[in-house]
Amino acid sequence: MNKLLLTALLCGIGVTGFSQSAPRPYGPLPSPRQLKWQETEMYCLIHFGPDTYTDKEWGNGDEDPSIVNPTKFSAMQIVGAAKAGGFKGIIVVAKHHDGFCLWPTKSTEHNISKSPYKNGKGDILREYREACDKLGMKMGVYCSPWDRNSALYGKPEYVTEVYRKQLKELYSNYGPLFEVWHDGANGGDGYYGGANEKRTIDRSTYYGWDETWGIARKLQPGAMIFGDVGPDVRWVGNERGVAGETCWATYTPHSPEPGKAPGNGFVLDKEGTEGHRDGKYWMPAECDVALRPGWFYHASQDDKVKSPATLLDLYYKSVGRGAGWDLGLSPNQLGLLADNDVKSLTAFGNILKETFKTNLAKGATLTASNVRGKNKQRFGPANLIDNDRYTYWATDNKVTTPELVVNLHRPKTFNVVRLRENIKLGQRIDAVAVDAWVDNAWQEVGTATSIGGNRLIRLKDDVTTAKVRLRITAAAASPALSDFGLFKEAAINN
Ligand code: FUL
Repeated sequence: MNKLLLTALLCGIGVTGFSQSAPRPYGPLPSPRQLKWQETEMYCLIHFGPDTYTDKEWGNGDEDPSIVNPTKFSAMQIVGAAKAGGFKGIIVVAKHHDGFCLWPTKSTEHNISKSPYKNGKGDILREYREACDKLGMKMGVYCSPWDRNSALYGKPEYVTEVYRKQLKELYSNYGPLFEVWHDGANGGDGYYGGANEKRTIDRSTYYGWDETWGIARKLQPGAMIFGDVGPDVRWVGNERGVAGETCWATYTPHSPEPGKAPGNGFVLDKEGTEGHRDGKYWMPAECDVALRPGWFYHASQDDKVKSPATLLDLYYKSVGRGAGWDLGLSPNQLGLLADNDVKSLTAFGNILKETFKTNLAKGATLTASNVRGKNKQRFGPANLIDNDRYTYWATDNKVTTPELVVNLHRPKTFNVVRLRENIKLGQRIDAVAVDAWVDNAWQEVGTATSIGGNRLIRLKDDVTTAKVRLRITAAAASPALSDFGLFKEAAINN
C-alpha cells in the first residue's frame, strides 16, 4: 500500500473519498445535558403555596404562613399522577412571587416552618424528593427571582443574601436536579417587609445572571438552566404550551433595548416561539401551560381541567415540534390533586403509551436514494428503525435532498409519522414531505419543516398503505436522520 493511501485510510477518509467519515456537524450543537433533556421530553410544574389558600395567582407577599396547612399532602399522589400521565419528572415551585418558601430555609422566616404543617417540622421539598426517588422521576426547582415579601427586594443584598442563598440551599439539599427554572416576572408592587410599594429593577443587570447561573453549574452540573434567555433551554414565548409549527432548537435572545443585554423578563420573547434558523446558541424551547386555566388551584376551576384530547393536541404541538413540554399541576388545599386532574392525566398517559407502543415501520425494508460512502452498515437507512436516537442514515455531503422508500410488505394503517435527526450533528433539515403509495401512485399525505430532536407529523386522516416515501425537500447540510416511525393513534374516549 502506498504511503498516500495509507494516510488517507488512517484519516478515516477511505478509498471512496471523504464520505466514509461522519458528516461534519452543522451549526451550534447540544451539550450532553441538553441531549438528556431532549430525551426527557415532558415534565410537570407544580404550583402550591399561600395562593392555594387565598384563591389568587400572585400573592402580595403579606400572607400569614399559618394559612398553609396541607393536612393530606401526598407527594406520592401528585408525582404518581404525573408519572401516570407519561411525564418523566416534576419541577417544584419552591418559592413563588409571594416569597413563601416550601422548605425550611435559613434565608427568611417566611417559610413552611412557620406554618402549622407537621407542627412546623414539614419540608415539602424533601417529600417531593423522596417521592421522585421512589417513582423514578426526575426533579427540578423553580425559585422565583421576584420576592414580594422580602424587605431587601430591589437592593443588591436581596440577590446576594437572600436569592442566591436560597438557590444554594435548594441545589445542595434536594438534588440531583434536572432543571432549574428562572422566571421572567420581575419587579412591581408588593408588601416588601411592610413598605407596600412598587419596586422596579433593571431586568438586564439586577440578578447578575452569569454569576447566579454559576451556582447551578457548580452545585448541579447536570441541571438545565431555563429562562427567557436560556442559557440551556428557552421560554417558548407564550403560556399556551405551543411551539411554532416551525421551531428551531437554535436561538439568539434579543434585547428589547439596543445597548442593553437581554435578561429574564427583558427579551423579545415572541421570537422564542420559532427560534432562529441561524441562531447563535443551541437553546431549545420549553412550552409551559397549566392543566387548569390557572397555575394555582381554584375550586371554581374544578370543571375546567384540560381533557385528554386537549393534552394530546398540546403534546403534538410541543414535544412533536422538538420542544419540551412543562405541564402545570395545582394541588389543592389538602395537598392533593383533585380527582378530575388525576383522571385526565391518567387517560392521556394511556393514550400516549398505546399510540407509541409499536412503530409500524419495524420490519420494513428501507431503501435510500443515497447512502454516505455506500457504507450501509454505518450510514444505511436500517438505522432509522433501531430505536436509537444517535445511529443514523446519512448521505454524501453533496446530497441534501435524498429520498427514502419504506416498504411495509403489507398494508398498514397509521396517522402519525415520527422523524428525528441525530442532533449531535446539529439541526440540518429544513423541510420534508411524506407520500403514501395509493392507487398505484404516490400521494403526498404530510409535510413538515424543522425536525431536530423530535418531529411528529399528525396526519389529517388515517392512511392505509404498504409503501411510504419520505422526501427531504430542503436541508442546510446533508441530512443525518436517526428515526423514522409510523404510528396509529389510540382511540380517545372523551
Ligand atoms: C410565570 C409566573 O408569573 C406565573 O405565576 C407562573 O409561575 C408561570 C409558570 O410563570 O412567569
